[in-house]
Amino acid sequence: MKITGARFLQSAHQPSQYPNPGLPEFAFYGKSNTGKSSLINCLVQRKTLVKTGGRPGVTTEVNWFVVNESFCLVDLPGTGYAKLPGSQKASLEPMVTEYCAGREKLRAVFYLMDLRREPGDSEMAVVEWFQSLERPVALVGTKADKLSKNQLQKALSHWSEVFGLERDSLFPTSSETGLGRDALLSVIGGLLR
Ligand SMILES: Nc1nc2c(ncn2[C@@H]2O[C@H](COP(=O)(O)OP(=O)(O)O)[C@@H](O)[C@H]2O)c(=O)[nH]1
Ligand SMILES: [Mg+2]
Repeated sequence: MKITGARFLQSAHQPSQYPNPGLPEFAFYGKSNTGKSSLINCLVQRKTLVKTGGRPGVTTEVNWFVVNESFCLVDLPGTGYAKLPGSQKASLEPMVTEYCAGREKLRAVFYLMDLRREPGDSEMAVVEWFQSLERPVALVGTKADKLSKNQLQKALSHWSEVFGLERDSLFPTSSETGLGRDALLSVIGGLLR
């Protein structure tokens, strides 16, 4: 898929602010600092469309970006909010769960995990929850550039075992090198057809 345009559409702090552009949506979810915003920038080949590398856990809004005037990429607030005050913490997860469960135009969720991290119970629970929604979920491993080829293969085999998924439903990516970009864009292209 060729990217011909990408623009910011809207930020929302609560469901009543969600826009309704009427386009299919693809959401990016994962712990803060896993590389969600960087990956969106990488996919649309724009260095600064989405702000990256802020203080972990401070992105508390959902952000919509329109690509090629034909679909939206949606940057969801990350989990792992140790630095947020309690009341704000409590309002985050429901926003994500409500979006993912109820959004009619949502075509697929990309669940991002840092390839250097060992997946734990919370990651398993997230994947199971997405599967229970019966929405297509792609597991995306980020920051592959930080691993040697050997370490990358090991991590992918391990994830495949832990999550009980085929290797071809795991997508290693790097926003630095562009690894995985074409693969993710063809997943999106396939679901748009
Ligand atoms: N080496 C490397 N660093 C990355 C990659 N993706 C993101 N980062 C860095 O990880 C940090 C968090 O990235 P960001 O996109 O803001 O994560 P988010 O919180 O999930 O949106 C930033 O400092 C990025 O530069 C990647 O593929 N490779
Ligand atoms: Mg971000």
